[in-house]
Amino acid sequence: MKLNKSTISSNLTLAIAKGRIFEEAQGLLERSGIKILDYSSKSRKLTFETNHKNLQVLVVRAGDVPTYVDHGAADMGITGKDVLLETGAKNFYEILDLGISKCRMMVACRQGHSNIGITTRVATKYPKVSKQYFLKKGVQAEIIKLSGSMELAPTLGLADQIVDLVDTGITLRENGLEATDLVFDVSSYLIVNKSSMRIFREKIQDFIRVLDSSLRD
Ligand code: PRT
Ligand code: MG
Repeated sequence: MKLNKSTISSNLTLAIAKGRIFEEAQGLLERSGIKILDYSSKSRKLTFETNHKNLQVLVVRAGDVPTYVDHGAADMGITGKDVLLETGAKNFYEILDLGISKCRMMVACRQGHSNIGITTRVATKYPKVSKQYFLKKGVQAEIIKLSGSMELAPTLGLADQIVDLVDTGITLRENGLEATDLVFDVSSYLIVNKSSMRIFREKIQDFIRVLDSSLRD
């Protein structure tokens, strides 16, 4: 049996997606009486103590949160539903919708070009959810995986449509695109490693209870 953090220490580790999710998660944690110590957005530090001596925070990329939690390198994680639906990782429970960093996963195309036939080329950072979506619609989609700036693809003729996150819609508009369909609503969730949940049930349930009650305030 391999030793990992969960088996050698009773400290809990929470991996939080850096960037916009971190900023909002930090506010939510503070309302729950949990303060992340010595954090500054300019700092290069990636691990932080909190005012609870048994809770440590890691700041990692949104897409890496499920990987840390899946392998038990972090007991818990906070990241977007978009990431959770796209990941192949399964060794965690999705516990709580935190209602933060909300946006929508949408299909978009060039303004005035929404008449798509039964085949389409779709550029996206989310190939799995896009494939499932078009399959359900009975549309044959060729998925083109990009890592960012999907908004360029329709204009340059690389794709007919994109599947991407939309908040205000400004990014789409400024790139001559319009949203046509909702794929799903996105917010950030608390996830918990399955073994950690068993081993640290009481401590984790306390944590969940506290977070949940500040969501209701
Ligand atoms: O930047 P990096 O590559 O390190 O990682 P990242 O881009 O995954 O991180 P970050 O900080 O952008 O956070 C991503 C997570 O935040 C996503 O996984 C979502 O769960 C959540 N989130 C919430 C968003 C948005 N809202 C959002 N609007 N992520 C990205 N956007 C982008 C969107 O991709 C598009 O480019 O904002 C643009 C659209 O915004 P509007 O307001 O112009 O519509
Ligand atoms: Mg980003």
